[in-house]
Amino acid sequence: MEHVISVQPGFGGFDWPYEKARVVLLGVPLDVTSSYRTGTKFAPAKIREASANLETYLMSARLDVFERLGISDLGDLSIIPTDLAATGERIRGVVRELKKDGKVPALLGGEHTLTYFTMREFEDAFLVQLDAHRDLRDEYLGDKLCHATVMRRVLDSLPNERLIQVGVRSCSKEEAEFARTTKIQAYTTEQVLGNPRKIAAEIAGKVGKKGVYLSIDVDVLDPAFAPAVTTPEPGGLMTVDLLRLVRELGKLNIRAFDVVEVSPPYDTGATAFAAASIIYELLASIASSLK
Ligand SMILES: [Mn+2]
Repeated sequence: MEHVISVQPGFGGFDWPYEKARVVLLGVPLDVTSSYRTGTKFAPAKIREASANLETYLMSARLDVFERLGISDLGDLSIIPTDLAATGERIRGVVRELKKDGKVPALLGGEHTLTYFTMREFEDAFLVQLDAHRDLRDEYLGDKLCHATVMRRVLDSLPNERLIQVGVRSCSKEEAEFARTTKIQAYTTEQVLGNPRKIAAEIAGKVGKKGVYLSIDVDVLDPAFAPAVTTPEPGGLMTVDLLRLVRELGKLNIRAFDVVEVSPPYDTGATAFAAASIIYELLASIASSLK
């Protein structure tokens, strides 16, 4: 695959051959627009490292993900730090190829901006965004496309009713007004707490058969559980809530997913392990939904 550098060992350390894989992981060490902490470029490696130290058998699903699901890790996309548009073309190019081959692309970010590029290939699907922030600014610090505006840019071409924000608890006045006037569907952190099953069932009702692009900004978790994110936001979900939510959402037709915004230089390891664990839970749920 063009512009991809292979990484050994890959996620979980049990690489399936590409041809037999259903889910294909790609590291996207994009780290160019952060307004506060940087360091997301180190996340794919740290999430892989954590993945090698977690069980691949999931008690919740009663299966070993690598036995039930073909999973292949392509490695990391080579980023051009000074050229976001060209990097975006590379991201989109690989994702397009994976889609053409019938794979479920799984992106290890990197900053949230990458979702803009991958989502362009899934505009017939629903975008379910798990995030503390709404990322709906039209511009941030003079930038039209960055981690704080990414969902607004996605909505330049995705119909508003196809974005569902989950776990949100922070936005600017401008974003709140935009969300209200355009009727963006959202569940706040407080709505999700203690109710992940109910929320997931409601989302399933909205999504129907269209399928889901699931974007997981790890800052949806409380900073107590995931301190090493680029923009920590207090008052978030517990890991156990997020795992339950992801387990339910994995039953929908997941067409692609990403896990973004982890910044390892600020980590004790907890955040990378939380991210790897969320990915395992999602893979297990996808595996058990397969016929
Ligand atoms: Mn975000």
